This record gives sequence, C-alpha cells and structure tokens, in this order.
Amino acid sequence: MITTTYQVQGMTCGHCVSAVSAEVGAIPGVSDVQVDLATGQVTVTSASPLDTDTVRAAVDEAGYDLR
Ligand SMILES: [Cu+2]
Repeated sequence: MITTTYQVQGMTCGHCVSAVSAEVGAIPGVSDVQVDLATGQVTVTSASPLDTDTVRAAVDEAGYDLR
C-alpha cells in the first residue's frame, strides 16, 4: 500500500471533506482517504502510485484545488 499526502485548498467544513473524500475515494485503486480540514491535507492510501493529474481532476470535480 502507498500513502500520499496532498494539499487541497478551499475546504471549509464537513461537507467539503465528504465531497473530496467521495471523489478521491472513487479513483480506482484508492482504499482510504483521510482529510484534515484544519490543514487541508488529504492523505490517500492506494494499491499503486497515483497519477497526480488524476487526483487533481478528482479534487477539481469536488470543487476544490490541489495545491
Ligand atoms: Cu464545506
């Protein structure tokens, strides 16, 4: 398993956290998503390395920006 931490901008509440978790969690191979609202850090556990553009697209889909 691989764990990668991304920095996401624009999340302000629990709804944002669930939106990002749902979109990133839907990426094939992702088994866990942990979002720290205070820091904007999103920690993703996946079976293989993720393409940053794929994660960026998922975060964008949720309405936020990957820094
Ligand atoms: Cu929110």
